[in-house]
Amino acid sequence: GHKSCVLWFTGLSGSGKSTLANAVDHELFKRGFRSYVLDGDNIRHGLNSDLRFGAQDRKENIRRIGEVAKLFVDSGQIVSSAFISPFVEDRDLVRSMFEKDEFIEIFLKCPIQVCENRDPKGLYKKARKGEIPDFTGIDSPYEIPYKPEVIIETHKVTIEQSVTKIISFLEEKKIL
Ligand code: GGZ
Repeated sequence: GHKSCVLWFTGLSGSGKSTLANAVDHELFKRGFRSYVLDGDNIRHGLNSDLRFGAQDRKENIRRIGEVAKLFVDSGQIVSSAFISPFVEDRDLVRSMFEKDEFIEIFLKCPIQVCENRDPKGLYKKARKGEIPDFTGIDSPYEIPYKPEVIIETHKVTIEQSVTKIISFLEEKKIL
């Protein structure tokens, strides 16, 4: 068996949150653990489709995701959540909903220039032209985590190396 927990990925758009959350999820599945990914595709398009990107809506977005993550943890799963979650206060609110070792904040530390060059959906380009207001890193802040459990510099390591780092952390903490 394993302990249930939340892997809370945070970082800029294009830093690799969904990619890495899904890669970790895949590895956990291969090892026979029960896990699930929460990301924009299944949350922002569904439960939170009434929310946009102003500070209040982002706050509510993260609060609801925290509540959903809690349900998954209660059901015994490892849940990977992949949202920018730009505000320290909102991340700490979610942290406070869990036991000390259940909440693992994973900071995807990647310079905005790199994220902007990747720009897989062309959103930075649009934001620069003023077509997307309140875009994180451009005209909306990203508050860097002060004490994340794990830091991954996604412009310096491969996805495989990142997955290994997270799995090793979980093994060290006796979660797996
Ligand atoms: C930031 C935005 C915005 C604005 C749309 N600012 O790279 P993506 O496309 O796939 O991921 C981003 C996603 C951010 O949603 P989150 O729920 O993760 O944000 S938060 O945690 O702050 O609530 C991006 C897209 O939605 N997107 N408009 N203005 N990202």
